[in-house]
Amino acid sequence: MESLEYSFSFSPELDQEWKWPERYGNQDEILTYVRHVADRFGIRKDIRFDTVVTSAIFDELANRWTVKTDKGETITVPYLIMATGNLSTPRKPNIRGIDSFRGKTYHTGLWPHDGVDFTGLRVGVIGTGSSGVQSIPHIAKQARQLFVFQRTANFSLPAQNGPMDPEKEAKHKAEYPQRRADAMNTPFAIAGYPPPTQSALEVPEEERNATYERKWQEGGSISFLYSYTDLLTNKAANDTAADFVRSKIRQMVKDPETAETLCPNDHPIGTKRLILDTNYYQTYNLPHVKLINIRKNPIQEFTEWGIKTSDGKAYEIDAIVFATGFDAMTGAMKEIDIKGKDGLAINEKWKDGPQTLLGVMVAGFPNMFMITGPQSPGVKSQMIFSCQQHVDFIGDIIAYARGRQMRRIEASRMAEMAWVQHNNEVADSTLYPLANSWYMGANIPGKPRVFMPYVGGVQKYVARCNEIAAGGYEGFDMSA
Ligand code: NA7
Repeated sequence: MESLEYSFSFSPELDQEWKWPERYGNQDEILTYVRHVADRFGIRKDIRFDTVVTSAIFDELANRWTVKTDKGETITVPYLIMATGNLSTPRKPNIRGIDSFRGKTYHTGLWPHDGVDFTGLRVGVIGTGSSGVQSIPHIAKQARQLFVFQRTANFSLPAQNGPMDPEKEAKHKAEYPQRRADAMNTPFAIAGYPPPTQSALEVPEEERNATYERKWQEGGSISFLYSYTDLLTNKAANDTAADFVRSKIRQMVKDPETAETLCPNDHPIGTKRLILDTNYYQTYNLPHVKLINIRKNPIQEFTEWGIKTSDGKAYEIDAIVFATGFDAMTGAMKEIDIKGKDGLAINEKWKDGPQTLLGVMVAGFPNMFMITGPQSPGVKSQMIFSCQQHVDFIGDIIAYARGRQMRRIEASRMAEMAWVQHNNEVADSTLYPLANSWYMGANIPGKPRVFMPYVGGVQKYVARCNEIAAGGYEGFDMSA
């Protein structure tokens, strides 16, 4: 997502003063921005770094949460706000011999802060989601030999990243307040893209492909998915966009067999995170980069010196990069021993999949809130917008309750059940459940297959939140 958009919106001064050097800020630039925001708004003093929360238990008599940390501290608080993230619990596959490998191993979600130098090394990357696709071209620049182990091919579009265009920046900054306000009325919380008006199937093939080509050159996933109204709801419409991207892959990748292996064919385009890349497909034209199809020949085992696949081939490797993803959306919460009313554990409550009211609260867990919890648009939206919207909603409901001397706020079970049902109905009216994605929990063996984000659109979600707030928080029971 473009940095001018993907940034905090609560300070118009910050919006105007901050200069993003590139269209899509890289990791360093984002970290510099985050540090600046922390210093500028004096936030660091309120944060305890390097501390793991191990348990959080609700005390029914006091209406307070008792929180314990790995530093041996016990803290009691009236409200517990889980800002534990949706993609914060990295997962490595459980493959035979994994611990016997003698070389270095890395996970893209736990990357060393001072960087890694792969110069002269034989490197293996396992996983081709966003993290794999975006890191592979960088690793290829350094590695002597790069083996990419791909189980499932994904769709990726060119980011068309580059230095910030000063004219575009000036225009965006002039329109910032309006754009920020408009974002709220769009499905993904991103303004500036006119909503589509036509079905992909109403348009002649030549015109359709010209539209996809224009969007491809422009870069960005939202613009591409906004080509037609029905790309995410009608399989035949979706196929037209998927075919276009597959034809691009075949043009870019010189070796026809590699190109075919890179063509995704098991899910509709956009139903897994639509990746943006810089030179991903072109990287496979380099002589030292090899794609290994582990759908056809799975990894059999790790050895001291590398990886063996089921066709009897052995790959000698000095370093392995696990780009194998996260226990998404519920993983971080489930790692903490959270117990609500009557000793109910969150793991028990969510054993068949998450249940929440608006992705903000869970029935049975009074005074506990979540920032972009499951069944909110979070990961299917401009995430920073959604975080801020939740922070505001939670701040407002707490202020509302306090103003009425109510010390306890709890999602009603009825309201929660209705929201879960609505969430499922909305997901089922789309193509999203057709993909084995982390949205579905499909990447974690044994995790319930439930579609977790709310995909009814940010505009509808925000309207619902505002309506609930204006009506005195129906569905959120309050008591003294
Ligand atoms: P993803 O999108 O979950 O991708 C993980 C990749 O790792 C994916 O290609 C998986 O293949 C692969 N994987 C996972 N387990 C295995 C095993 N056991 N063997 C082989 N390959 C495996 O995670 P990312 O970190 O790339 O991205 C997560 C989000 O972060 C992304 O959507 C952005 O929002 C930012 P599979 O598809 O399961 O066959």
